[in-house]
This record gives sequence, structure tokens and C-alpha cells, in this order.
Amino acid sequence: MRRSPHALADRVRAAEPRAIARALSIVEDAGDPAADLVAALHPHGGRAYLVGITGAPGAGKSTLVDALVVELRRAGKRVGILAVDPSSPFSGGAVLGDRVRMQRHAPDAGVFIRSMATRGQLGGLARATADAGIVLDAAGFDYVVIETVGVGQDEVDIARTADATVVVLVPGTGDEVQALKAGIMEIADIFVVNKADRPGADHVMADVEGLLALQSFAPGTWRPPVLRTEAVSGSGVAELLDALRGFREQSAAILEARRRSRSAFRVREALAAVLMERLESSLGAGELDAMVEQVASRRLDPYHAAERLGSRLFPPEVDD
Ligand SMILES: Nc1nc2c(ncn2[C@@H]2O[C@H](COP(=O)(O)OP(=O)(O)OP(=O)(O)O)[C@@H](O)[C@H]2O)c(=O)[nH]1
Ligand SMILES: [Mg+2]
Repeated sequence: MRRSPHALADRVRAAEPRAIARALSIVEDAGDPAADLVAALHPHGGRAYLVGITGAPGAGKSTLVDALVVELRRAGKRVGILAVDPSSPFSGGAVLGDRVRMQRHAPDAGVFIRSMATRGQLGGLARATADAGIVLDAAGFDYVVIETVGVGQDEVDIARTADATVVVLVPGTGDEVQALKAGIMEIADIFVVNKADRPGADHVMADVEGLLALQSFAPGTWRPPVLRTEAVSGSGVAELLDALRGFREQSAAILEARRRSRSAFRVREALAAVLMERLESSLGAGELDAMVEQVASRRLDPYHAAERLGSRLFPPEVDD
């Protein structure tokens, strides 16, 4: 028999740090316990503001998050932070670095910090991040900040978990151009040029403004602002928080649409997993492997293999 997730869920909702940590481990491990826990917590969420912070390695994301936490705590807000690293294995150095850097908030009960790294597939990490967001939301954090390293498709997927996405660029590395090419332009609600104390910040800002100028924004719709910050000194971070608040206030329709498309994605993803599980359990031992072997040896193509296996779940209707 499965253990009831309700006792743990109650403790998460009471914002007990140990319960939150345990809940996050459960969602990272996935499977039935994760599904049960999410089921218990999901009705109690929907209040947190999920903010994604993404950008190239070393752009200053963690330093920026740290400075943002200072501002948010000043405003009396509770903050949960997920530092997600798709590129490093579980015990990666960058993850450890995140922990150390934000350590000064550790004794603050209004702040909860968790690192998450790849355990298996990247798709799994996006799912785990989304579920971790549900946990922190249910624990009553006003802001859930999701830091993701990198500028590729995997990071874009993880960033889609958020209500608002901040793209962090830095002067003088050439990374900014790469970031914009990788399609990150489309996911940015706010651009931040960090390390503005370094030469070239104006240049990056002008580049981004130039790209924005090529797009048309209907009157009354959100146009991503391009901000400059010095995360180490905290300069510009209050303005970043203002922009985040402004986005939330002025873009209610966008946020609602995102929540819906996120829900649609989650349902489809969960459905695919359920169907796959059913299929695998209805197949005889080694049957799937045998089919794969036929494809590998070119006796069968992948589409017909899928059709044959799928017909186990949904036998073709027979007309008589
Ligand atoms: N000069 C300057 N350095 C900064 C600024 N912000 C961050 N840094 C430095 O940049 C380095 C990387 O900062 P992090 O906050 O770890 O960057 P990150 O983007 O979180 O890095 P990863 O998580 O490893 O991708 C650190 O040495 C910071 O002190 C800034 O505004 N100006
Ligand atoms: Mg970091």
C-alpha cells in the first residue's frame, strides 16, 4: 500500500523546511510517490509568482538572484529558489557554487534554496522543476525563482515553467549574440545586461534594443524592457523587481494564457507517461526489445513498430 502523502503535504503547507526538502526529493525521484504528493499539493497552489532567470554560464544569475532576494525580503516577501543545472551531473561544481553563494540567506526562514541537476533525462528535469514549483507554491512562497544555466532548447523548456522569464546577458563575451540566436529572444519578458560595470554594456543594450525594434508591439502589450544591473553591488536590482511587478500587473492575460498552455502540456505529458507505462506492462517480457531489435536490423521501420505496439492498447475496431 502506498503511504498517504497527506501528512507530508500538510507539513509542506505549514512551510516546514524539512518537509519541503523531503517533498522536493520525492518529486525529483518521480514515479507514483511524486504523483501522489503533487496531487495533494496542486489544489493549494496558484498564488506564487514563478520567475525564471536564464542566461549563459557565469552571467551572474546566482548573484542577481541573491540580490533580488535581498529586495524581496525587504518587501516582506518569502522566496523559494530552484537552481537548475541541465548541464552538470548531480554533484556538479556549479550546483555546489550556487549553494555556497546564496548561503547567507540560509538562516532566513523566509528563503528556501534548492539545487536541481540532471538525474537521467533532460525532459525529466523540466518535469521535476515544474513539480518542484508546485511544492514551493503550496508552501506559500510569494516568489519562486528558477535559475537555469545555459541558452539552449532544454533551458528554454525549463524557462517555460515560469510566469515571467528574465534573460541575463553580459558584455564582451560574444555569448549575448549566441543567446539571441538560440531563440531565447522569444522567451524573454525582461532583458538584463548584468556586469554593467564592465565595458561594452551599452553595446549589448543597443544590440538588444535593435532586435526589439524589429518586432512590432501592439499598443498596450508588454514590450520587454532592457535593464542594466551590477549584481555584485545590487545596482539596478530594485528596477528589475519593479519590472517584474509591472509585468505581472500589466500582463494578466499573458500570464493566464501561459498557465493554461502549461497545464495542457503537463496533462499531455502525464497522459503519454501513463499510456507508455500501460503499454510496457501489457507487453510480454522482452517483446519491446524484440521489436527494437527488428528496427535496428532494418526488418521493420519505427513507425510500423509503434503502430503494432500501440494496437495493443487500442485494438483496431472490427467492422462486421
Ligand atoms: N564585475 C561583475 N562581476 C559580477 C557581476 N555579477 C556577478 N559577477 C561575478 O560573476 C561571476 C559569476 O557569477 P554567478 O552569479 O555565479 O553567475 P551564474 O550565472 O549564476 O553562474 P552559473 O550558475 O555557474 O552559470 C562571479 O564571480 C560573480 O561575482 C557584476 O555585476 N559585475
Ligand atoms: Mg548560478
